[in-house]
Amino acid sequence: MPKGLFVTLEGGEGAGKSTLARILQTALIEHGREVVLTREPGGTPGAEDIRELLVRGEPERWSAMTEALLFYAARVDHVEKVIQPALGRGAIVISDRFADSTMAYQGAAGGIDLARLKALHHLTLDDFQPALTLLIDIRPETGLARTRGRLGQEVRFESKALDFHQRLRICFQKLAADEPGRFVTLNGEEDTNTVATRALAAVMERLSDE
Ligand code: Z5A
Repeated sequence: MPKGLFVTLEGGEGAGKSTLARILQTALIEHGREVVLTREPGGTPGAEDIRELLVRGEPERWSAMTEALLFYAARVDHVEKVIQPALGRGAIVISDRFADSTMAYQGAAGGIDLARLKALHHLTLDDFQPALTLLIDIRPETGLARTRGRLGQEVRFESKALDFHQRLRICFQKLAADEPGRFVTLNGEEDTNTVATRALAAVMERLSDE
């Protein structure tokens, strides 16, 4: 049986995570692997219910700490019920966002000390982390322009000011620099095919390391 691999996609709004996740899923299934495509917040019925609380409503509806606790409540359910069982049966799990998003959104951009968020992660999930994190780095102006005009109610984070999105980008870049063994940074300004080719190469390299 192949070993499971946990891959996460991170980056700001409109970076192209969901697009890339679908392309990777198709390519890896063609390589004969079971692929579980999932997302945060969400991924289980309970975590999807928590998502509704998080992504709708006024931008200042929750404090950053309340958000962090809600994201972790959803994450623990997701890890226990979907991610760990899939890894246990040898699947590749691709999650559209995971814990690095909490570090960036509630930490650097929301003002919570990263050490407190790391303590929350340790308390709830021990040291469980992805084997590979693909960071799609993009200027906030480019990402927000891609999502502008999108219909729907999940606009709570997108409505935050541009400097919030700039702080996010800097935090993601710093997280990647701090853990070069886990992160691979992709240039999200490149066309979809180029981003996908580079991402697939990174996943295949990680699989061949096993
Ligand atoms: N959040 C948080 O605060 N803390 C946490 O711990 C977690 C999350 C886990 C919901 O996430 C919100 O929760 C999120 C952060 C917060 N903030 N917001 N909003 P989400 O993942 O559901 O929302 P999102 O990041 O905004 O997703 P998104 O806007 O859909 O972005 P995306 O998935 O990265 O992009 P996409 O849908 O693949 O692409 C957007 C458009 O660009 C689409 O028309 C594509 O066809 C196009 N696209 C994609 N790639 C390209 C390239 N390479 N070139 C040109 N055009 C492209």
